[in-house]
Amino acid sequence: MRKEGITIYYVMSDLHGHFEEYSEMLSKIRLKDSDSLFILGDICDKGPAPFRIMKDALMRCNVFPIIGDCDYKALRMLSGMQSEKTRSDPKFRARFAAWLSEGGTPTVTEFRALSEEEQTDVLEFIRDEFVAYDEVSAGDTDYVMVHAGLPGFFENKPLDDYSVKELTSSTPDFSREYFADKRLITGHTPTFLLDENSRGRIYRRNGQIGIDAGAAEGEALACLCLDTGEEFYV
Ligand SMILES: [Mn+2]
Repeated sequence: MRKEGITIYYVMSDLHGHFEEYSEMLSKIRLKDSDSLFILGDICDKGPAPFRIMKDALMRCNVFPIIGDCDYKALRMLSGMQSEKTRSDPKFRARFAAWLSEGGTPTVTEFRALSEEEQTDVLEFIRDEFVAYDEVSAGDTDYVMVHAGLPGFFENKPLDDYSVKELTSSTPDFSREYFADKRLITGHTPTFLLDENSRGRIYRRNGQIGIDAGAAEGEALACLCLDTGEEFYV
């Protein structure tokens, strides 16, 4: 039962431009202004409408994005594209071409259709509002949230000591427990790669929660309510 005025926390990840699924999920969970939604990265690339998702998130004050490797790459590539000097650098051009073939094409197409002001807004949104990690307490449980994983983990290692690259491009070891007193939530690795039986579903093991149910691979978009443990799928 929901109590009025109490913040309910939701988590999803790896939207990869799938605005329709994102929108359907918000209706499904009936996200209220007093609720909070964490998006664990990779709004960008592969799918058609990452900036439509961002523009929606920008208008709300209760969506908290964490950066993913695809968001980070999109920011660097799109910022570079806007600079005459960078744009003409052969090294940049090669990286840009590689990015296009790895899922960047729909991101560039949608970006080019934005007004100059909108382009500035979405790049600033990624640069200023996407954090490297986040932490939250819901119910009586503490959660650590990162896009991909915590490589080189040791107990009491400050989260600030991980580089963005580490946090956004690794896979956690689900055969171990990271925190005795916290749960670790990650996206990035579709759950069917972690366990075939979890295809299209949230994967839980050893105090860890893998939340990328594979929306970009034609599986499902998952959303987890941290307060109730309820799982939603689109
Ligand atoms: Mn990723």
